[in-house]
Amino acid sequence: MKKTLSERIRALFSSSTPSDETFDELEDALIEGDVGVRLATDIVEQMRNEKQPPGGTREDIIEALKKRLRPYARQVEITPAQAPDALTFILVLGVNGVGKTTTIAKLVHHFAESIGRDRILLCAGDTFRAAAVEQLAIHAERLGVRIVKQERGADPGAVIYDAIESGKSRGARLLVADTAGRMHNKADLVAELSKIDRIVRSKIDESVYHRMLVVDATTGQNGLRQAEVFHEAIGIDSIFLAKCDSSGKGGIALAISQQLEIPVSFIGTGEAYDAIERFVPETYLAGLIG
Ligand SMILES: Nc1nc2c(ncn2[C@@H]2O[C@H](COP(=O)(O)OP(=O)(O)OP(=O)(O)O)[C@@H](O)[C@H]2O)c(=O)[nH]1
Ligand SMILES: [Mg+2]
Repeated sequence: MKKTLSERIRALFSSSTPSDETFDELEDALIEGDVGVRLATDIVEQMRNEKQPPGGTREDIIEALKKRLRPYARQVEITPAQAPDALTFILVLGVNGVGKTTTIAKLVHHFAESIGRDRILLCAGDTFRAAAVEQLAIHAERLGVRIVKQERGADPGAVIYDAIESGKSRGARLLVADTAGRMHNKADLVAELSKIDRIVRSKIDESVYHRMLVVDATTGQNGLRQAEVFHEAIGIDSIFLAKCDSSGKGGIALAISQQLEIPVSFIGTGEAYDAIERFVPETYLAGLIG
């Protein structure tokens, strides 16, 4: 099996004094770990140029590296608004198969205890893919939460509009909406998302409106490109980094943060409903770097 980034770094700095080559290899390892070429080059350059080379023990070097990466491990906490009459809206976005629908179920599980299942509402905004509505409806039933849905092929903006109306009239505190993951045509995506965004903004205050992009931690630099497209189309408030259990990767969150300044809210660590954790920068860096 391929070595993880942290294994590679540990192996690299096992000898006493790191050479120029060691730093070249560190740069390669970081790039292959998806932290992005620019960030990898900058960080390694800084470490190379330090007057006092980090020297010392391997742990010192690893700590120095983590310290330099820390500003890019941006975090944001997303919670339903405290005001009992405020409806918090999470729009879940992302390309095909990244884990959007599963993520929605996990978010429900995560917030159910603090705000109550009866105050959570789902919206089947993916009206495009066959069986997408049913898939979300099954989660809603299992989790014991209400869902607003229409037929496949319905206008997603209309379903979302209905869901917001329904949530407000029934006193829901959290509305989470699924969306279709197609991205084959950027102009279409921008048009569709802009329309949804206009509808949401007309009904939901910006302070309780979260556009959450699900990124598969194992997809490499593709994740950065996805973030760029969605950020340009609708403006992304946070990343849900899914499939963090699947490999030693996940460095893509640093690349997205460095390029687009988007923070991470949660990570997904498996397929089960409880496989969700708040993003903790120190824990994340420890997992990535060692
Ligand atoms: N190991 C692992 N698998 C995950 C995680 N999140 C989602 N999955 C799996 O990824 C696959 C796709 O998940 P979905 O939730 O259907 O993804 P989606 O983005 O809604 O897909 P589309 O609706 O087809 O665009 C499923 O097999 C999920 O069980 C995770 O954190 N870890
Ligand atoms: Mg889906």
